[in-house]
Amino acid sequence: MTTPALLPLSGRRIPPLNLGPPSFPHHRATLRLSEKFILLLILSAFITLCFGAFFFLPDSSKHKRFDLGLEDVLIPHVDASKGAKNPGVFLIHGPDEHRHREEEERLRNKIRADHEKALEEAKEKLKKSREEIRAEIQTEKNKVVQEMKAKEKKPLPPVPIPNLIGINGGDPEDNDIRKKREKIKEMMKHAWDNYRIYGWGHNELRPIARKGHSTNIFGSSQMGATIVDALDTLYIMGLHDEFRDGQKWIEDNLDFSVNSEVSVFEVNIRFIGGLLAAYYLSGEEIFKIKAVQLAEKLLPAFNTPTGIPWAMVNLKSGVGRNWGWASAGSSILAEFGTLHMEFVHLSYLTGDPVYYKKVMHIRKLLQKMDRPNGLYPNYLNPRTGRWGQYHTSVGGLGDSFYEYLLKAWLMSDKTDHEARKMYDDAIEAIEKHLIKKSRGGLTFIGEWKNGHLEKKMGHLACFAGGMFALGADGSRMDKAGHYLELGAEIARTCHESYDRTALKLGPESFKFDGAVEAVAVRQAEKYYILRPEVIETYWYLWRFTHDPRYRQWGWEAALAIEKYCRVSGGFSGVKDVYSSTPTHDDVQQSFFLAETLKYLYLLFSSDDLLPLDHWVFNTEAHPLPVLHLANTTLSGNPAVR
Ligand code: DMJ
Repeated sequence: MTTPALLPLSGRRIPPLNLGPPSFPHHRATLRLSEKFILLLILSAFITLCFGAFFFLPDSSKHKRFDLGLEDVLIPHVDASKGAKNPGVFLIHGPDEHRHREEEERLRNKIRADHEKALEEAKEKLKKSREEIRAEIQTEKNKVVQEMKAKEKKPLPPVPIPNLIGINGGDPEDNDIRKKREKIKEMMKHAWDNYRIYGWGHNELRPIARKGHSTNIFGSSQMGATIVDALDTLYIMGLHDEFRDGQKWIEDNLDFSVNSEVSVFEVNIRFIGGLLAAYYLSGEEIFKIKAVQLAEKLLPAFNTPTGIPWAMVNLKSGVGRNWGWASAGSSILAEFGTLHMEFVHLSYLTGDPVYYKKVMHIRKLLQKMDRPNGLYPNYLNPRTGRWGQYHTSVGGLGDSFYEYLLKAWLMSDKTDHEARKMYDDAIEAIEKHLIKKSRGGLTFIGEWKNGHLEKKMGHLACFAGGMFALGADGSRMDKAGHYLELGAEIARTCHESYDRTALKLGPESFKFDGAVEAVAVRQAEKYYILRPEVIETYWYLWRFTHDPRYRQWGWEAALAIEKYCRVSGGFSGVKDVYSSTPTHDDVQQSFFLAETLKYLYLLFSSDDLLPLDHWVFNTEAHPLPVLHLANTTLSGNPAVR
């Protein structure tokens, strides 16, 4: 634990004292006096400031208002000024005026008393010797540590564990398929072992430089993202020694009290999702405890005027903000819209409704908003509750929002009809405005920008083939066949994007423009960073159709990864999939172990491993069990817990 700059002493904060090595003796008395003088000076300045602030500054909380007609879903401090013509002006008369004066007087007295007390305490403190102060600080520190430990140890309420079916096995009968599955497991070992040797505890690995790596989504933290992301893949592959090794690191090292600004979305899908899946698979309490500790750290991100969370939050201070590049200071649809699965599980496991309420609040707010052409724009300003730029995509910035609507329904044992309806509505609009067929007959999903369709599809959007297949059952007007077919068409298009390259690996995004079909045009779009989405779609299509082409396509991708991305220190992305002599980007992404290798392994396993009617995969491929909540409430009904 790091030492706070200002330590609470007797329930109050004092400025930091110089506790460094003692000065030369003949200087000591002089320094003591000046320290006292400075301290008193700071205190009196502070008191003057507080009085000034109290009397002269406007009460801004009364002036805030929002014009969304969403008062019922906004946080309670919002005062819509109850019919006043000018919402900025507050006139108080009669008995109210008297009450107001009394209240002001009471507050003034309280502040005066508080400050006198603080001054007394500070004077007392200054009478003490350096050693006494040091001892007091140490006592306070110990107290804080003890309190934190006690909190960590506090057992979470027991809840009925859902049916955990098919958490291991999946041995395929066919010998050839079994060998392929073994090969994927060997690739996982290679990725993990090298991370274990060269990157242990870092977020990711640089397999060529053979050292740790991190990106801005994890801030300056060293939270072992690869360990947490990989745990469930290790588990289902039967790599139990490696799993235990990861668990030990988490027990001993994973600490979220770090002064680091992280992405709320990434930390949710990789860490909370990864920890929850590891908990359900192994039954080890530590994973649940860590998931809850982390979730508590994310909650301050929701303290915005609308309740739409910031994209980033500092885990220590709780201060949030948005990405500088996002349109009009907006939060991102795919980020604030991809919390539902994990947060519902958190409420289920803790009995604390706070998580459930946060995500349901987001949903309700989105439901009330107008959508241009029925499409959800990717940008939403958390201060005003207004959409930013009208840009809609099923790829980056939008993707997993749609995925989580469908999966919220599946995870609720198909009882969350509201989520299913939102998914159906959204998909209908997407099909109408974004999905087209190329001249060569390839179905693609374009991007909608300010009333114009850009005929470009991202690698990320390829996940939608699997999503359409997964959502086919239960679709409106029994269009199951149609959606399964649509999923298969997207899978074919994405396969083409791989097949039309030199390395047989897909580019980051590809165009449909005249003669150009499923090919990247700009140099900056030609890279492959070990992404899973195309293989994810093959796997879902395989589960629903058992068409052997999906295993064949998956195997092609696995061989290409092995041939062009494998290096002696792990696996690396490549910078240009159209160049037959690949240049490596020297990053082994944590999602390669969490998703790409997991989906490949499942593709060559039998269907009884993690069956889809019992498990729902979060967007980082972490399996969470279906919750049969028919007789349960998520508000922590004591009768159930
Ligand atoms: C993963 O972290 C998740 O799948 C996320 O939803 C988007 N993409 C990356 C991998 O490409």
